Amino acid sequence: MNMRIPRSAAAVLVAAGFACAASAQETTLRLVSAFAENGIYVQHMLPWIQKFNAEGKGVLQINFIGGPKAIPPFEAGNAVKTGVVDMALSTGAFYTNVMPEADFLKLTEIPVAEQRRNGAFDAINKVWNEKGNTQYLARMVENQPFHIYTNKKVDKPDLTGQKIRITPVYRDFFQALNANVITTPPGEVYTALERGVVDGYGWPIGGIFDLNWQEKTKYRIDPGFYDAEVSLTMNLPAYKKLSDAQRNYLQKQLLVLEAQNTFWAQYTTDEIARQAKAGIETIKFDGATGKAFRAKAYEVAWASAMKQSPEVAARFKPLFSK
Ligand code: 173
Repeated sequence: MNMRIPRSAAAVLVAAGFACAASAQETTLRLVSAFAENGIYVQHMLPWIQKFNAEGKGVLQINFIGGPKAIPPFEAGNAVKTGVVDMALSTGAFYTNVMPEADFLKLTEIPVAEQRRNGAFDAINKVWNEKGNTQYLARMVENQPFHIYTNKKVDKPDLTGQKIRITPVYRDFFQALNANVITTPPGEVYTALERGVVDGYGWPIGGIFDLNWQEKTKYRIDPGFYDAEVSLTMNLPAYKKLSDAQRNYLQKQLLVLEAQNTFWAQYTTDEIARQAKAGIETIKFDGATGKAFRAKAYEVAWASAMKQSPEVAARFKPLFSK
């Protein structure tokens, strides 16, 4: 009897060992979002994850952990860097605490498909690998210019006397327009508007309804500037640990996700109409004024980039520009 126990225990261990070897072929990646779960970015991503998991059985799975309730938006980048999570849906402005270059991605003026062709994507990854311990996987949002939304009317590009909510995306430009700026994550914008802590905020053309900001917004200033960058990133060691089959599967699905970026042009049209219907008035800088406004946005941002990281900014600029 005594001999049988270890023998059967050994059998169990061997069986368990085989089970492990079999399941080791499937890896599950933990993903967080720096953006709200009910917001357009996560809502756009969820069907993709569903398909990813359905087609990736036995190979690779994504476990969506959650949004800002699971992780503070400005911490998601560090969580990827340190491997606390495997993947994040975030934007560079939220992880300048990992590397200042993260915020430069707003300055791309060409589609991500072209960034993959012209070497921009590889140039980004070289920096993301080295400085962020991060693999830049895919850009999920394109064609979403940023705008100034405010409750104080202006008749020229001057925000003197206005308190505007920002992230690093807008800081240099809005300060150049004489605004007083206050950095907050998106989750604090509604309350800041409600309490009059801010007069307005920066945000892309789409998504202001997701957190009900239309209730506290009188004007949108046109034209927009830059291009909102929302991307999937991954902890570099976790990426390197994938088998070839897993990495190929991931890559295939990332390109599928990017191919769906045609969505954003129509979304822009719809959101502009929805804002008008909600009573948000447009303040439009036309002609030369509008042109100068946009040009200033890029000039100020590239000058800031050159100051923060001269070599990288110089490498990125020709690859990002039209
Ligand atoms: O305004 C923001 O919070 C911001 O920086 C951003 C970046 C990309 C998409 C949406 C918002």
